[in-house]
Amino acid sequence: MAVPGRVPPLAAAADTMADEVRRTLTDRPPWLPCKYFYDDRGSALFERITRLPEYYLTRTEEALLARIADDVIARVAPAELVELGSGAGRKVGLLLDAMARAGRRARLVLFDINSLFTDAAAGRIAARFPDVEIRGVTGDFTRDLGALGPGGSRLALFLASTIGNIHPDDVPRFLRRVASQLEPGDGLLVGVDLVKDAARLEAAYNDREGVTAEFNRNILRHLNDALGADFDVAAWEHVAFFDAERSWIEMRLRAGRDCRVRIPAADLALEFRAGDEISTEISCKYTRLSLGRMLRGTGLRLDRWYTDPEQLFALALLRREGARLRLA
Ligand code: AVJ
Repeated sequence: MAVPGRVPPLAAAADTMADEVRRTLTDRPPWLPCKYFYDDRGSALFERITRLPEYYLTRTEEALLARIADDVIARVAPAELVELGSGAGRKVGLLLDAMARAGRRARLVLFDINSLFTDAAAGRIAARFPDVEIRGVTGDFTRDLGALGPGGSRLALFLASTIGNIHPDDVPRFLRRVASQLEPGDGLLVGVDLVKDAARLEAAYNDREGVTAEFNRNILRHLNDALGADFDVAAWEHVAFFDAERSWIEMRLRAGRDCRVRIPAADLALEFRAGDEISTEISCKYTRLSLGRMLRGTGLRLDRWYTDPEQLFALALLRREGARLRLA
């Protein structure tokens, strides 16, 4: 079963966007890797999503992080913060503040798919924290983690429920790869959206203003711009629903009428019938128990589980175990 969010096999490291899109759109059912939401327009739309009244995730995580930052820094005592999928880089500032309060010098690595994000965030952070040594790495964190290089005393950050966009079957392997970039005792702070009432979850992905719908459709615009595709973007309807059995929100685009699409750069000509769907994202919702199950065999253990009073969102502090790790 092919769904978005799968970690590409290691051999796919050299895949281009055109290769990937050819593979996923000819899969049955067709899908697109959700990282392709984040061209410049999509990144700006995502920023708007984070401020929507229905999208509780960002503000809940930020408030929680502000509350626990000192505790996390005291436990891990890091010299380097590595933010995977750094986005706008707002939250890492809360941890840099905590490091400053603890009198710790900090290095910072920002790792994101869009260099616009890492550059803008690096600029903002440099202005606020002139003593922090900042490095930006552009890449796909499901396969380019090796670009991080050697570390030591690291606290990696994988916030915003981005882990939810990875297929659960692939999460342990992903975590093992992150663990391989950590030394025993190093930390990985993971932002986890929690299982809750379906109506609340679905509202967060079907906002009244329609920003999420625009964000979803923008993936087709990105294909038009980057690969010369000719999707009639307005013909595709936004669909988002909670699949309780799989415990994930799935987003799809549904063709409002029959359409033919050509994607010259991917050497593709596709036909969709009205009602056909392209799956664009899964966003998995966890519990403490279901996240704990993902840790088996990864070399990571759960050190602390922090949540907000309403139990909407959790920050899981994982620690690299002491024993040396063998990678498959
Ligand atoms: C923050 C990237 C994990 O899955 O909730 C927001 C992306 N998709 N609205 C999420 C997203 C639809 C988001 N991530």
